[in-house]
Order: sequence, then C-alpha cells, then structure tokens
Amino acid sequence: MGPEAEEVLRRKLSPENYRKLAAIKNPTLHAFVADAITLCDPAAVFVCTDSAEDIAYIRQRALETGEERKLATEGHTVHFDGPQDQGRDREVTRYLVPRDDRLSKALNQLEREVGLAEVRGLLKGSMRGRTMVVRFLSLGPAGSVFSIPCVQCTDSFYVAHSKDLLYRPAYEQFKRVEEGGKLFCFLHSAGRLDRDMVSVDSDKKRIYIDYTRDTVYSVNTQYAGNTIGLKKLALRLTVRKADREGWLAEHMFLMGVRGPGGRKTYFAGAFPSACGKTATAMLPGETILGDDIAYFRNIGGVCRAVNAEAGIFGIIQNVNPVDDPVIYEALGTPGEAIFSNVLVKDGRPYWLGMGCELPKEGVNFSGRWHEGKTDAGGIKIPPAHKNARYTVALRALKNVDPELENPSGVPLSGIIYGGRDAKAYVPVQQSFDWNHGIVAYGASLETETTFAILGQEGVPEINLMSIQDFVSIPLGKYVQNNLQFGRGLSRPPLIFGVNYFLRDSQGKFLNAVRDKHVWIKWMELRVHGEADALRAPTGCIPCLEDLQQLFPQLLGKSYSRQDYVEQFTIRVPENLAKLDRVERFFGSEVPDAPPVVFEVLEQQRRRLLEARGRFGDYVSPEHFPRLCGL
Ligand code: SPV
Ligand code: MN
Repeated sequence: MGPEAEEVLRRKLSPENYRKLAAIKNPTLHAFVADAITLCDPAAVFVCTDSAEDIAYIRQRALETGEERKLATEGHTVHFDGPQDQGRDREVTRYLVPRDDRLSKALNQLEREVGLAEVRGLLKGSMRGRTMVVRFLSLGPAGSVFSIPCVQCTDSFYVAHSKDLLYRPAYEQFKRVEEGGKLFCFLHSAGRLDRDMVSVDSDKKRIYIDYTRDTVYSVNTQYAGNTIGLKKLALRLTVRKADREGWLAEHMFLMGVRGPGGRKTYFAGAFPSACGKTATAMLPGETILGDDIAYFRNIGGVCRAVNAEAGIFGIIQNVNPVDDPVIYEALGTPGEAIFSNVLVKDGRPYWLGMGCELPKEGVNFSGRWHEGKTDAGGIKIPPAHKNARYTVALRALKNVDPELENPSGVPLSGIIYGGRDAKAYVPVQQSFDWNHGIVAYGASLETETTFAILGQEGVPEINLMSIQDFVSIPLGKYVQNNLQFGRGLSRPPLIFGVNYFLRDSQGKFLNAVRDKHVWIKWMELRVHGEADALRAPTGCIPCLEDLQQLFPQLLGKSYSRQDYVEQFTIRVPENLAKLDRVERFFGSEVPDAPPVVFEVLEQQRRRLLEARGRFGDYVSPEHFPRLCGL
C-alpha cells in the first residue's frame, strides 16, 4: 500500500475495516478507495466482505436508511427513484476522452480533464454524514478466464444491496489477485437526498467514464442503470478490454433451449431495452443463464459464453401470468426481491400490465399517489412507471440453468438479434452465413426509442447489436471484431434475426406475445438440422408445415396459411428503405465501417430487387425455394 493511501485509510477506517481492506494486496484498489474518501468525505466507511454477516448488514441498512421499504411478502422490498431519474440517462453519460484520443462521433463525449474536474467537483463532500460502502464483486463467474474483478464505492445501501442480487461476491477472489492485477473501479454518490431518500439534484446528474483508468464516476442519481457500476458502466469498459484481448462483450441474454430427446442448446440474444429480451430468456420450460450481458470467448475453436451477471434487473411492465408465467410466479413468491418504481398499496406491489385492476391510490415514485394526480406540467402521473423494475438473483429462480457458474461457460449454438421494426423484417429468419448475420441482423438492428431511456419515445433509430450506447471503441472496429470472431470458430453459432413487433397496414401487431417461443424452438431445430427453410432475399425463413406443428404443440393454437403469408411476406419497399437507412448510418456515422458491411447490404439489395422483378413489391413466402437441412 502506498504511504498516502495508508495514511487516509488508517485515519478514516475502523481497525476492523482497515484490516479487511489491507488483506487485499492491490495498490490500485487502495489508492482508489483512499481517493474516494478524500473526495467524498464520508462519516464512516464499511468494507463489505463476502460474509453472510456483512451482506445482511447491507440489507438491513438499506431498510434503516429508508432507501428501501419492506413489502408484505417475506424478503420483498421497494425502492423509489426520483421522477427525473427513471431510466438510463444518455444525455449526461459521457466518455472522458484524452486530447490525443478519438472516439466515434456517435458517442457522447467530453474532454477528459474538463469532465474529470466537473464530476469530481460534484462528488466533492457528497458523502458527508453518510457511510461509504466498499464492495468487491466479479463480472463473470469468479476465478475463471472470464472474470473481471470490480470494486465499487457508494453511499447508497440500495445500490450496495442490489449488487448482491446481481453479481458474484469476490472479496475472497480479490485477496488472491496478485499485486498489480487489473480491476474496474466505480465511484457513486446519490448526492443530496430529500426526506424520502431520493436524489434531488437531478439537473446535476452525471455519469462519466474515464476509460483510461478503468474508472466510472456517477453522481446525483439512484436509478440502477446509472449507478450499479457493474451493469452498463462496466460494459463500456469491458468492450474496450475485450477489444484489446480478442474476445466479445455483448449486450445479450443467455438461455438454454430444450429440444427433442431432452437435449439442451444454448442461445444468446441481443435486443434493445424493452423489446422482449428478458421475456425471451425466461420462456417457460427453458432455462436461463442471464438476461442482459454475456461474454464470448473462443476456447479451442468453440464459442463459449458466460453471463457477466448473476441476477436480473428486469422491466416489470406487462409481466403477467399469461405472457410471462415464470417471472410472474417468482415475483409472487417469498425470497429476496427489490421492486423499484412500482405502485404500493397495503404492502403489495402493483405495476402496469400485470393482468389485474390496479388500486386507485397508493405510494409511487411521485410520493402519495391517487388516480388523476398530475405533475407540475399538468401531465397525468401513471400508477407505476413504465420502466418500473424488479431485481432478483438468478439462483432464486426455478428455471436457472445449472451451468450458470461454470467457469468455462456454455457452448453457444445460436445468436439472436431482435429489434422493434413495425414494417420490414419478418418475425424470424436465419442468416445465410456469419457475415450476413452480423451485418444484416446485428449491425442493422433498428428500434424505436422506448421508456427505458429518458427522452422522447417512438423515435426510430439504429442500435447496432443493441449495444451502441455502450460501444467505447470506434463502431466500425466493434463490427469488425464481431466479423473476425466468427472466422476463428470451427463451427460458429448460427445467427438469427427476430422481430416481435411487425404490424399490418392498419398498425395491428401480427404476432401474439407468446409466439416468440415458436421462433426459438424453430431455431433449435435449425441448429440440429431438423427443420428445412425457404431461401428468402433477407434470410432463411421457416416452412409453413414446421410452424403448423410447433404452434399447436407449444401454444395450443393453430397457425393458418393466411397467418404465415401475412407474417412472412417479404415487403420489398420497406426492406429497401431499411437498407437505405442502414447504409446512410454507416456511411455518415461510422467512418471506419469495414467494406464487407456495404458489400453484404448491397447483396441484400440485389436479392430484393431481383425478387421484386419477378414477383412484385410484396412477395409471398411460397415463391421461395426450399433449402434442405442447414
Ligand atoms: C437496459 O436498459 O438495457 C437494461 C437496464 O438492461 S439498465 O440497467 O438501465 O441498462
Ligand atoms: Mn440491458
């Protein structure tokens, strides 16, 4: 330990806490904690080890401070974020870029020295009178080739508690890391709080990423996506680390899909927020390894994947017994769960789309709430926020996959990209090859902005691989890394594109929420060469007879030829318009886009034009040739 850090730590920490910190031989860690103390000036410091006692203390303090309140069900609590703090805040999330470095202009950025001065200025003295918690956690299973040790200092017991449900404890792992071992550091302060323990200075909210030091600062916010270091703050650092080391860090779920004869096949899926990602990962009868962040490595020619996390911070809106029976049941069962920004009445949580009538009054993110209550601008406040969430550990779920903690991960057979596309892409298709999938489905992923990000909803945008907000290297380089990764694999995962949001010309959705299960089962059959496909201009699509088997089998409903034709007709004008948007994006925003991106898009255009030449603007799937096997 350096003498300066030692002086600060000895002065500020109790002998017990000092002993816990000194047991870790990592000068970067000591310097980081000492700096956080000097800057934020907490009244006390609690160093949290992996012991049940320390973790129980965090849980207890979150209740005592009022950051969480008990609900009626054993182990359940609720937390509220302020009205201006209900989602990830892109505007104030910035990369701190040294003068001699460049990032894609699509990324929100600020000169490093300027940003550091600003955010450190806001953090100065921010923890006065409060306790700072120091937590050690691992991204990826602890003690594996995938793991990344992380330390977070925070003055929020809610944040510290959430991390317990979401990540693997790593104090013991830290003790074994050799001196000089690299780690990610996160410093968070909720800033000034009101009587209800809610951050008040939301105009001074800042999330600044100092990638040159693997450190992220976050202040005047409590929303987990802005504060829990290991979530999206870390992902921005991990993308850079993966780039340096030749693996991939992705914004993807990880799940096991059961097939005939009891086999299990692993899939990963990238969906922008609020596009059905967690719901897919939690499909009944399948197993879940993760719902948000996955790491892929080439191990002996096989793509192996782990979940960076160990819990779920999921959107609760529309979780109901019909569409999401597994999550719904888990959320009604005693056990540790934090609900955020729901409506509470008589100790019970309520949310939008839960499948029952909601109370007319209660407590929500606006304080005491009653039907018809308006905000300062006269806008009606909903009973629960659309981005209300639940936080649970995967280990508490019945459908958790037994391989969750496997240090070598699971072999990955399929990758799914899903956007929110009302007009163009069919509900499910398989790419012709790795490059086509990465470019036409991943890099072309389009969505509309949703409530999970502050700002206007419904604005169409490209969100490549659904990870664009977190790509901290040039976007073209990121796409290139994906292309390259597949080339090194002996049998790369198949790539699929899904679209749960296709609508007809009247604006009606063409699929029911549960239909996604059929698409997933079809993919499983494709991986094993047990379903044929038709070769459409945008990819390989299912044959009618396979869907006519799967729909009744899985969902107990029939699937007509008319359904099929409506859903799988290739809409040439809409697809050409999509290609134009994607090309324009890569042409203008991504100066280092690999040439293959434009080649693959051009080939797709040619196939579409050819189909139009033969069959017109709207091409029924029945025109496409059948491909046997893969
Ligand atoms: C997302 O919005 O993609 C999430 C939740 O997974 S957050 O933690 O806010 O990023
Ligand atoms: Mn996410």
